[in-house]
This record gives sequence, structure tokens and C-alpha cells, in this order.
Amino acid sequence: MPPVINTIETLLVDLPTIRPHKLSMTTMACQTMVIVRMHHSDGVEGIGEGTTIGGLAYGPESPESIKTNIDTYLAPLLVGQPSCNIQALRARLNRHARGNAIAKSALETALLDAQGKRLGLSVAELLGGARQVHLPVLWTLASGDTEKDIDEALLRLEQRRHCNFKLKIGANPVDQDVRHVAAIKEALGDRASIRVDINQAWDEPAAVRGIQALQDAGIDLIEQAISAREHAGLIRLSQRFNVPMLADEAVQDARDGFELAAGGFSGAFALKIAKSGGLYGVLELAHVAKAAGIGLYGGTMLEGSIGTAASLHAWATQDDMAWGTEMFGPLLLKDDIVVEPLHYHEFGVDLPQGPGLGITLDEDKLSHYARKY
Ligand code: MUC
Ligand code: MG
Repeated sequence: MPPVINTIETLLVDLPTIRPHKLSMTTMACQTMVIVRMHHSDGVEGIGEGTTIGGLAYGPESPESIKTNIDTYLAPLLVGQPSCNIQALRARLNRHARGNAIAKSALETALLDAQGKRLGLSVAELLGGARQVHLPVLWTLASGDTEKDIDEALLRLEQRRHCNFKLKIGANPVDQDVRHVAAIKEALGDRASIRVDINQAWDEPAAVRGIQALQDAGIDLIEQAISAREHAGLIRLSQRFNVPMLADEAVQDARDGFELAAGGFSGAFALKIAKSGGLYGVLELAHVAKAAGIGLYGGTMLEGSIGTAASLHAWATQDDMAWGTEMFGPLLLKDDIVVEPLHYHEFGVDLPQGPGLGITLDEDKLSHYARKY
């Protein structure tokens, strides 16, 4: 008898961050993950994670909506279905439920984890095989204080933890943000690549002014300076400046990627399993980017270890991520809910080994941090 999906459980898990993480639209002191536990009739359990940033500050799904929509609408579409045809299950979810990319990503991750455990293969192997097993990881400086950010960067360099840094800006006036970034670049010099993420905070005239100054200061990459919906503006910025643009919120899936590429965008795309509804969707976007000569970047929604591991299995199948990855989510959290944390060293992280995601839940930690109401 082929296995079927028996039950799908969702848990809201709140983990505090090691310091306040300041973005243009919110400051995070805690990260909330939706953890999926999917039980199959052959006794296999698959785990997944759906995570966003700052409640509804980042996008249209909140942790609570992810949980409710899985429990109410998506899980009933899957329970009782054969476990192994993940493409058919993906199509079923997309046919009956619009949007909800993060919820779908959590479910697809759990399906892949279970299938890998069942077959004795890692998720990267299920996706065709790993081209890399140690991936570069940058760190985000977002304490909100220039001197603290410089100290944090120097420590990470000394620990050989990270040598690329992304600065979160856009909450302050443009000139103040530019001074902050230029001071950090000046302090770190050629020892580090400095990039910025504006998270949509500028309009186009502010972006033209800010990006010119950032380019002059030696910044390497400009992430999502203007509104996600301003595709034409983002294309204009990519054509105007030498410093490359990184599209993040503007590029959710292959469809957005195609539209930007066809419109003349150049630069890079931030890939996120959460934006594309899972690992298959994000790899479709990667293929569009490659065909268009657009660079790849392994992006994060500041997921914990499960979502980060799932993303790493997808990125590992690519040999040419021009801008590396930012899969540092677990390092921003004070604690973890897995038995063996991901191994960060030599400016990167190892792809977890073993069947499925290669991750085991720590039941005590999970029940400690799971929301009880
Ligand atoms: C984003 O927009 O890139 C990724 C790193 C970080 O600090 O925030 C996220 C979200
Ligand atoms: Mg971003």
C-alpha cells in the first residue's frame, strides 16, 4: 500500500533574538515560526517551517494566518492523499488555494523531508543532487547603532564567521542612512563586502540620490530600494547605476522574474522558498534568472534551523550563486528547537547531511517555546 498523509499539526513557536533587529518597517525582538509536523501512514514524519518577519510588516501572511490557513484550508486538501507525488500535491494546493506562499512552502518542505527519510536520500538529492556542501553566509548589521554595527562586524570577521555584511537602512532620512553606511564601509575597508537593504522605503527620486551616494562610498549591492510593485522603476535603477540592484520583495516567483528580465532588469534576484511557495517554485525562478543572465542570491525570511536547512538543500543544487547566501537566521536567535544546530564556520555553513532535511526536532525545546494559546 503506498503511504498516505494521515495528520498535519501546526505549532507557533516564539524564539527571542540575540539583539533587536531593526528593519525599515519594524524592529524584531522575537521571531515566530510556524512549525509543521506531517505524519504519514508508513510511520514517517516530515517537518517544515513557514516564517515571515514582523507579523504583517513584511508581507500579506502573518504567523497566525499561516497556521490558520494550513489548519482550515490547506491541510484538508492533503490529508488522505498519497504522500509521494509531491508535484501532484503542489498542483492540488495551487488549484484550490490562491497565494499563501509561505504556508505552501512549509507544507512542501514537510513533504520533501518525509520523502527523503522514506527513500534514504537528502532533500538536495531528491532535487537532483548537491553541487556544493559548504555555502557562504553573510551577516546583517541591524542594531541601529553605527559603532555597535562596526564592533559586531569586526567580531564576525575575527571569528571567521562572516566576511560579507548587509546593512538594513531606510528607517532614517536618506543622508543619515548614507553617513551610517559610509562610516561602516570606511571602518571595514577591503576586508568586507558591504551591501544595503532598504526594504522598499524610498521613492524613486530618493533612491536615485541615495544610490548615487552609496555607489560613491563603495557599496557592492543595493537591495529593494523602492516599492515591490514598482517593477518599471527598479528596471530604470538597474540600468542607471553601475552598482547592481538586488530584487527581493519585487520578485516572488518565476513569473515576476520573467517580467523583470523581459523588461530589461539586470543585477540579481533574492531567492526565498517562502516567497515562491517552496523549493520547486524557487528553483523555477532560479532557472529564469540564469537564462536571463541575472545573478542568484540565497535569501532568508530569518527562518530558524528547519526553514534554513530546507533553503540550503535548494541552494546546494546550484553551482553558481553569484552573491552567496544570507542563511544566518538561526544565529540571530537565542536558542534553537533542533537537536543538532547547523554548523557555521569559515564564513559559511555546511549543508546538513542525512535523509530528508537532516534535522531532528528537540521535543523539550519545542514544547518549551511553542505557544500554548
Ligand atoms: C530581507 O528583506 O532581506 C533578510 C536578512 C535580514 O536581516 O532581513 C531579511 C529580510
Ligand atoms: Mg531584503
